[in-house]
Amino acid sequence: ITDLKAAMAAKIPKEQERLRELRKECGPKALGACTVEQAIGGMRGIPAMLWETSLLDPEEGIRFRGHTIPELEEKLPSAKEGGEPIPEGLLWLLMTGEMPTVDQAKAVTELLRERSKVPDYVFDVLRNLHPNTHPMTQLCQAVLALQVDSKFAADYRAGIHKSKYWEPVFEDSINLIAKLPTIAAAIYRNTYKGGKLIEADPNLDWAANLSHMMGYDDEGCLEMMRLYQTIHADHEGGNVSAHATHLVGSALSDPYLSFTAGMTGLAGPLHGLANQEVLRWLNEVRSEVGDGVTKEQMKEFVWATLKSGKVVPGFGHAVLRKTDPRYTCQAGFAKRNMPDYPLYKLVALLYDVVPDILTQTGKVKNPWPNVDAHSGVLLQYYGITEENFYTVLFGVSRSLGVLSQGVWSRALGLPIERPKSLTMQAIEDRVRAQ
Ligand code: NMX
Ligand code: MLT
Repeated sequence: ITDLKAAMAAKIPKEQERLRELRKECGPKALGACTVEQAIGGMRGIPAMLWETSLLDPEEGIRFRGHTIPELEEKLPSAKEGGEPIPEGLLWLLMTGEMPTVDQAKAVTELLRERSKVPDYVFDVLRNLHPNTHPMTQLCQAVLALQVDSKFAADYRAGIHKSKYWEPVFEDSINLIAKLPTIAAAIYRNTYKGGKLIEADPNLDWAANLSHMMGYDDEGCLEMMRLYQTIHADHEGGNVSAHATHLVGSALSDPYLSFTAGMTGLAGPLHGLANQEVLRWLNEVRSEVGDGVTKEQMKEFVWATLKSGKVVPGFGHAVLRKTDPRYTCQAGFAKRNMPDYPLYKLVALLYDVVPDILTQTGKVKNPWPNVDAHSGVLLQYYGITEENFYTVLFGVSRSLGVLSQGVWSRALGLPIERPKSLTMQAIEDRVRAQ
């Protein structure tokens, strides 16, 4: 079977039954308690959400449907013999829970190609924005412009039965994923290349076409984009972009609306915008110190950043307690493809310097680098130098995870999300009464 929707339809009844059993048998059992510190401290560590597509371990990092990043690199189909995985294979895996065959991944490439045409009114919206509009804001506006075509919104208005919700959500999700490379490339070309757009190449896969439409056809860049789009796809459910997509989707807002919510969160500097911030910060180091930065100069720069009340971008994590395997994977790509690139060496120098300093502050729970510390280096190497655009590339990839989970959330009939909040007074009263 190579039809993704049919593969989902075959899986869904079994998983619905599994969830019914889980609720019946284990509904009253506790998964963990919530302390006052957690309620105030960003709900860190409270196991209070169902998310099927991936799971994060603080030490080991992310697993997509049970598979680590090195396993994905080995097992997912690639465009070139022995090359980087293609994200279409990952989409099959995230949606169905099964590692795809080459034919299944190819069928997803075809499905996305068929639906990739972006309507003119989306380009009109992009062209009419203020020229200084940040690329992430442009992405949100373009996705919202597409919302007029939401099948879920139309079917809901027409009175669709709730057992069928997942089907139009699936259609919207595939339609949106299919169009995101063209939208992202248009944002890039409008913002940095005078608005001259490049047509998709029908012989290229989804991620390679993104690179091509941006204007980068180097074989190495196509492979980098395939890997980049694969590894940024999902990071369990509690991160800001996934959680925001999930929350808004739980009100039965359609995939265009809920994905936009996720993207407005990804646009924050503590989340996805950190990849832009890393590059800015590295450029500051280079303009102050020059290219041959020594370890001592780097240490001084890190301390100066901390003393001025800023974070060191690309380091730390709310859940991870070791180096992010997505960082390691990108470092491996850099080592294989650009071993002598000065910026790669600079990032490697940061790895030697920053963790020790962050540890010395005594408060940073994870001093190790995250995914955003390395991605900019790969992009810069292939000539994609406009760092304000980087988070858009992260966002295109993130669609694969959050929209796959969105389909499952509707298939499993998950309810509207509505945790309890408390005032300081209410917390004081409850705790003092204990
Ligand atoms: N530089 C300076 N201070 C930091 C850093 C850092 N990289 N990481 C954490 N801290 C501080 C943090 O601001 C907090 O300080 P205070 O008590 O004064 O408010 C303290 O250390 C404890 O924070 P943690 O519990 O270690 O981290 P938390 O879970 O609150 O935040 C991040 C996680 C990722 C927001 C934080 O590590 C950070 O700001 N990192 C830099 C930005 C970044 O790289 N974000 C990208 C994350 C990955 N992504 O793509 O989303
Ligand atoms: C992510 O990929 O979403 C980030 O690493 C942030 C997170 O997991 O909290």
